Amino acid sequence: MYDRFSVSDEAGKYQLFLAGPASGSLGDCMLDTGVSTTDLSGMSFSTPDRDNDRYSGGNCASMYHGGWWFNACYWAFLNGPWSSSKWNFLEGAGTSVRETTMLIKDH
Ligand SMILES: [Ca+2]
Repeated sequence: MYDRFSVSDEAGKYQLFLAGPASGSLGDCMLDTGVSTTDLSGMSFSTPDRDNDRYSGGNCASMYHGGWWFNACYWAFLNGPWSSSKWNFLEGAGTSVRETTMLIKDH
């Protein structure tokens, strides 16, 4: 869980903003992962036909078959097909994610 979440408008390419600290038992795979190329806050939304990521070798959304706030490319990707979807710390623990839900709580 992140303390703050917002997404900009279309002109801003639906840029994601997250603020922590992250809480919960799954670890932080989006905001402060410890690997700068996988932190997602500040990233614009990419789709297979809109490469807004920071990966110079291609389009992460095209490579992994789903729209997301890719950096170069991700530790968290909750929009992809089974083969691509990921929450890095779960995978590292040998556990796959069958289903995910993103929720916004109004404070
Ligand atoms: Ca790219």
